Amino acid sequence: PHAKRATSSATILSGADVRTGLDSAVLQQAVLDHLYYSLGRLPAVATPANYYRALALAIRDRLQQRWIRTSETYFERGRKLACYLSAEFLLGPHLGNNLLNLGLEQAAREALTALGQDLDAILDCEPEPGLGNGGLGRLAACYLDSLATLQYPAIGYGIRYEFGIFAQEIRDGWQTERTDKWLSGGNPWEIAKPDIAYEVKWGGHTERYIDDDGAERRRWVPYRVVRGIAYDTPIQGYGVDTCNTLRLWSAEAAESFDFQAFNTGDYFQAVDAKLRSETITKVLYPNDEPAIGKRLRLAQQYFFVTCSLQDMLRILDLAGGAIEQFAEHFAVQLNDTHPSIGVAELMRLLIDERGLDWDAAWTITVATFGYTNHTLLPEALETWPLPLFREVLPRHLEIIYEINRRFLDEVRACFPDDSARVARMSLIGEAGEKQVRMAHLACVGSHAINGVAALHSELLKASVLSDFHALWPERFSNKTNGVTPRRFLALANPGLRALLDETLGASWPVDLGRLRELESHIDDPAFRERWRAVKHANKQRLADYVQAHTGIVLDPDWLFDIQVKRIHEYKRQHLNLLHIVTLYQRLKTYPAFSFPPRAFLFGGKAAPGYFTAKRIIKLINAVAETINADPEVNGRLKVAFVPNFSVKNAQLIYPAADLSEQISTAGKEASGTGNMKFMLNGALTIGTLDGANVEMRDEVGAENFFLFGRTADEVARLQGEGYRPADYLAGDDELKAVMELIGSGHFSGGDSEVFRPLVENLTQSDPFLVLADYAAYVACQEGVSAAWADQEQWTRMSIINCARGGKFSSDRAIAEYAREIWGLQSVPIQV
Ligand code: CR1
Repeated sequence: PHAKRATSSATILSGADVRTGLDSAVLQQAVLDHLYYSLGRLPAVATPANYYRALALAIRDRLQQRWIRTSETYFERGRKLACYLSAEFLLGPHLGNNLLNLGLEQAAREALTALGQDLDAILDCEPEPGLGNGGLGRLAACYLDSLATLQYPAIGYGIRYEFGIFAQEIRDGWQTERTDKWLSGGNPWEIAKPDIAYEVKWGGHTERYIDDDGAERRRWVPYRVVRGIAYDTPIQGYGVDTCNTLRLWSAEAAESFDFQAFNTGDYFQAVDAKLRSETITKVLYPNDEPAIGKRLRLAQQYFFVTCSLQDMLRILDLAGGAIEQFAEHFAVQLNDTHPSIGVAELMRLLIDERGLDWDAAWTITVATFGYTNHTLLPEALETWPLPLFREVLPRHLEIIYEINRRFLDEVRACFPDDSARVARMSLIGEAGEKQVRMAHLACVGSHAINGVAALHSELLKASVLSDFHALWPERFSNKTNGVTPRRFLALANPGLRALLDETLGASWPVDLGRLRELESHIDDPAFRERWRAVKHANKQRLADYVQAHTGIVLDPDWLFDIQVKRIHEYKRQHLNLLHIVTLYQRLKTYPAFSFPPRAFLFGGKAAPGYFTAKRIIKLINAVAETINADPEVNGRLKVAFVPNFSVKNAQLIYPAADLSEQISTAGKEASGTGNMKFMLNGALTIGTLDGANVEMRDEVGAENFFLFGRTADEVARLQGEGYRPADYLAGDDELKAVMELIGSGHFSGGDSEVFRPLVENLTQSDPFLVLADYAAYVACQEGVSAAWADQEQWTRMSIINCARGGKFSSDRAIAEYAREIWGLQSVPIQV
């Protein structure tokens, strides 16, 4: 019956364009059209997943004219293009975001209702493109959103991983990993462009030759060649016609190369070579901070970087631009060191393939690149063993040696007789096995170097990159991270969106400073009541999700205390746990002990080979199981681990938080971005003076932030003096009892082995000062409980946290990059 009704209204509207029309009746017709022509389904047999795909295709049609017009305009206008090179883009589902950015949510809802479908159920069918690990990849996705919304000519370049970040399942409390087959149902958003393809050389050797002009040159004779094929995804700006491109490269065997094997009859060897080529883009490496040093990872990095740079050269040629003008046409940002091989690759392309001399090529290269550092953790700084590097990229090693020779001459000229400095700064590390240091290559080859929060940028200059800062102070700046308020506020929190629209008007998503105007309403009890009602509904929505996925029942009247992020020792999920066990122990010892009931939620993935992190997950689940099953405490305490933390469920989690846990060891979290998402959704933060927490606290004021713990300086001093966790244990009976309880097997059915490694880690070395900050943390949490008891005051603080969050829009961050690093002008698009 629905289909009949639809067909008849479609007939009435036969004049409207099924590909571009924006009202609900035409959308409805377009969905039916795609069901029929693109999916080969009649409505009577269509599943929700079919409807998802049909609607996605209908929406992609509506993006198409904006998308093509945007590319065309950039080409005609010939303005500078920002190229964001990133091995990760953690996009999250597209459909809801595209509906939001196009202003089509209402029309889509009506169209689906008329077809007997529920938009929310359809949205839920979209598998998430999880092409990233955590903050770094999500930041890249937020930046694409802001670039399009601010109408900047920009393109994202990355890798089309066939399998994104693994899906996490919890079995018996332990993390298990399942491959993420996000492409198995097809991807309605991407368009393959097999004609945009480049050769990627690999291995082999280099040789000298004499060119036509009699000059001596070098060339690369590869062992293998693969092809990179472009897959384009539209990135629609909010409320504008700009639709930029995310271009992801997929590896294919270069056919001609295996002809030899085919001709000699070795068909299977040829097919095998093809499979090996295509392995390059198979899977995202699931490591967050530590670098991994695997050959395939280097292959991935070089693969997407050379395809992207070759693409820029093609675009330049098409536009008739001179090669000498390359840096006027492209600003290339290196998202961490993952794409930093681009420095050597651009030199190779300019010299070996375009015939420029060294100095001209070097001037262009440095003017082109900017480098963003995302971490101070030493184990995360990428280096490649020299033999591996030479085997894979022999020509690049020659180029890097030459860059290094000239660079170290410059260092010697500035700092005579300082051979220690020369050794420290060299692109080649000589300690132990020789290594190529990618962060050094990125610094030498970029005119701009930045950290991602004020504290982090200062620490960079003072520690890991201090020698580079001494040489080129003018290259350094800070660009504090930001997040997109479209996905993480408007889309994730429809209740709050409605309240903000009503209170502030509709422009706040593109002018986030306007949130400040909320402050004039904090003394209005009716407004506070509505604020609480929104939060309560969000908590109920999350509670439903948690119950469906874990069976754990949460009460939305309780304080929701949430820590979601990658599991890592420096992020200190175990400090959070020690607090929970402390409360548990107090309740067990003094049943009359009273505090406002709290639900503690955790979520996050551990790198599959990071055993300590996996044990922390097990401990969270073990504590949860014990507490949730104990009637003596479960009226005041609940603990839940939300499996498979992803962008999709993050959109349910941030809006439901009362308290955001940002408790890393000071000096270790470069910025954090989850902290900002919580803040914008009205959570209060308990945190250390780390990363962007510092700036968040500056914005909201000390009285609206729960601060605890040692500062970065104090951490460094304590570690320098020789930190002994045993001292803290000896001085604190409650902490001692907590550690003993965990070690005793109380949370593990009597098994005293399973958590022994964690207990020993904390009591013997405690590299992230969990015990040193424990007492301050527990005391600070008591302050949280006291504040929660006054709901009116808590609501005021919640409103202020949202109201002062404007600085943390990715629009602000991108405007800074555009102005201060890229020299980028916005180009309005008219369809
Ligand atoms: C940092 O740990 C930061 C993001 C984005 C992460 C986090 O603090 O917010 O980058 N670093 O800048 C990272 O993933 C590989 O390094």
